[in-house]
Amino acid sequence: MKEIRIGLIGTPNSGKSTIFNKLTGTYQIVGNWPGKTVETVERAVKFKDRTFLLIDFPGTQTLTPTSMEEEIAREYMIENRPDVIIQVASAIDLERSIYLSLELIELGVPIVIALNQFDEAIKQGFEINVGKLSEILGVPVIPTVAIKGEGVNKLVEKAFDLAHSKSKGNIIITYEDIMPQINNIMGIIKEFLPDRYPLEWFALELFEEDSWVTKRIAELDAEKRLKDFLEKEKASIEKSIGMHPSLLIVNKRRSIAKRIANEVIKIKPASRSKFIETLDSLSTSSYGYPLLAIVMVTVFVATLGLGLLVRDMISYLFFELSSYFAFSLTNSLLSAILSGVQLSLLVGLSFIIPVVFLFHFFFSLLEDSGYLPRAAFLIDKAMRKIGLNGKAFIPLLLGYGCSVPACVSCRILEGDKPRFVTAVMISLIPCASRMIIIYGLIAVYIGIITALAIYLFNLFIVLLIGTIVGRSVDLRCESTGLIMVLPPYRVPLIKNALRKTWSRAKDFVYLAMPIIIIGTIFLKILEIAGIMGHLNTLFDPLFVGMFGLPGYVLSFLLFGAIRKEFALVFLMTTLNGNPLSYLSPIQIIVFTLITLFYIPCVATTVTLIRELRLRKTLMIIGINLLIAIIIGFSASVILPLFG
Ligand SMILES: Nc1nc2c(ncn2[C@@H]2O[C@H](COP(=O)(O)OP(=O)(O)OP(=O)(O)O)[C@@H](O)[C@H]2O)c(=O)[nH]1
Ligand SMILES: [Mg+2]
Repeated sequence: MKEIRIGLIGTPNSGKSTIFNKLTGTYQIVGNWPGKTVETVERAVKFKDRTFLLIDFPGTQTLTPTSMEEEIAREYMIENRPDVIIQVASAIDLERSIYLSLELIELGVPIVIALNQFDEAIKQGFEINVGKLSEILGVPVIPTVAIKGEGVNKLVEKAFDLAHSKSKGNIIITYEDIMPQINNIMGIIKEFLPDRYPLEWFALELFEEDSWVTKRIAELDAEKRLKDFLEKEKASIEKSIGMHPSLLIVNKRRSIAKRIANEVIKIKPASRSKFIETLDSLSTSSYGYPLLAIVMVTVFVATLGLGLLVRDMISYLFFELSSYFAFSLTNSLLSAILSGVQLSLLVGLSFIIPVVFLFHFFFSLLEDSGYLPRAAFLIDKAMRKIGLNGKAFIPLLLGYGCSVPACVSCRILEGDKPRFVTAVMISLIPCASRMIIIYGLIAVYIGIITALAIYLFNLFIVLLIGTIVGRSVDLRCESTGLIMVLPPYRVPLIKNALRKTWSRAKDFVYLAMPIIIIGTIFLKILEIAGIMGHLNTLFDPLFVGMFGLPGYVLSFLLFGAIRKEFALVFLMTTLNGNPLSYLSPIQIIVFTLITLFYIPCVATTVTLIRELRLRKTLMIIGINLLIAIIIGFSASVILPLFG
């Protein structure tokens, strides 16, 4: 028997990935802000005595998309149509979900609705007549609380039933004003449209001017019969009704969705906690700006402060242990390898691991609280000055963790130019790896205040470059309004935060640590062979002249291009864990500044090429290099003046 394919579709932040994780036992990023999942993900699921394929979709408001992740969802839906759709609707934002249900029913796929976040709806005082909703739409509706797994099994059982019965929703929307035109178009495209495509839906989408459908039809319509005819039909509608057909279609669906929502929802005034209410109004008013600054600085200082504490503990343990196991080797190669392993373990465990885990943990808590979209809302005005909208804040915030998912999440932005400008900003943002460098070089050897100053300076550069690039590509024309539903504040679940921390930080353990150990041994061997010395003196004139730095920092920068934190690691291991006896504080600051800006790491570069193509990636690398040279040079000239 063919494996059944079940798709999870729904509005952003409705809980699709939570259900996906519950059923598959894997981990897709879950958090309390819209736009996390930006690619479809498939996993086989064993359910009782059967298996099926489950597909997690990016959030989508509509099947006529406006942004890239919605396009991905829609194209997959049409070309790879699942046997059944579980539409994950948010019970606290039902009207929007009903709009999508109507579209899915029009598309003709069997759907079962998960009325998710039902607990939240009850808490907020919504009373939803589930039976009536199911009756009106003609599809099964099951209340669920995905975080607790409530209703999830029932959902799958219903989906199985539907896959076999193939029964579809029974609400039919008639667009009476334009029915003749729709029929005419259907008559034409029927001739060449493959059977797997739903005929009426294609006709509707042509009137809605969906770019993918229009392109697909143009490819299929070899004799170009449709184009002029469609334009004429659209013009005739506009003339007789005074409205573009796409608007007419959307309005019709909206009014039906509204009517249904009104019929099934009763709202009882619920008593919201005073604290949450105050927090909510505070975080989106003008007091929100200082609050945002406090939140960001707190995450930074907490990560670095606790990181220093953990580092002290680990170093202490390490030295105790290594003196316990101390033995001397006469073979210089073996002792180089041994000291390489020791040093790299020490640096990895005391500099990288604590900061990465702490930062991601704090960030996950923040993410799950529901604060981030409010920050996006707040920052919308500032973003508009650049020509971006608040939505760009989401990829930028992700950039605090790692530039790679941040670049991918640029898909939630509408238009190539905003995506480019945001990617430029992401390439400069102090990600976790840069945070490690600021921590490891500045907080540890110079002081936490200087670390904070460099961090703020980095943010200033991000905004400055964003503004310059934004102005020069003239974004204004493409900036659209911010449409984002603010999720409710929630108490973050520690379990989710820990899981997310692990999923984001595990690369540092599995990928970075082995490279650090091997790289350090390699450098130690080069050092013994005397090759390092030659290489370094070769670059001395350039680096001393430009930045007042010794030429050997070049090798750290080369490693840093692989992963940013490697620049710190190999500096530490080469300088025997004691940079202050080789470099002055000013040199350390200059080196840190250059490392922060000079180039996106390999993984980011690969992602940029995939998302923005080579030309734009090269432009971004060029911008990074230029900034690093200017800042490095200026710092090496200006800082000595202040002593
Ligand atoms: N209270 C409550 N919270 C839920 C429920 N289901 C999910 N959540 C929370 O809702 C938020 C969004 O969940 P996700 O699973 O990430 O949502 P998604 O639909 O995959 O979101 P996108 O991928 O961004 O479209 C998270 O904070 C979840 O913990 C639920 O039934 N009740
Ligand atoms: Mg998701």
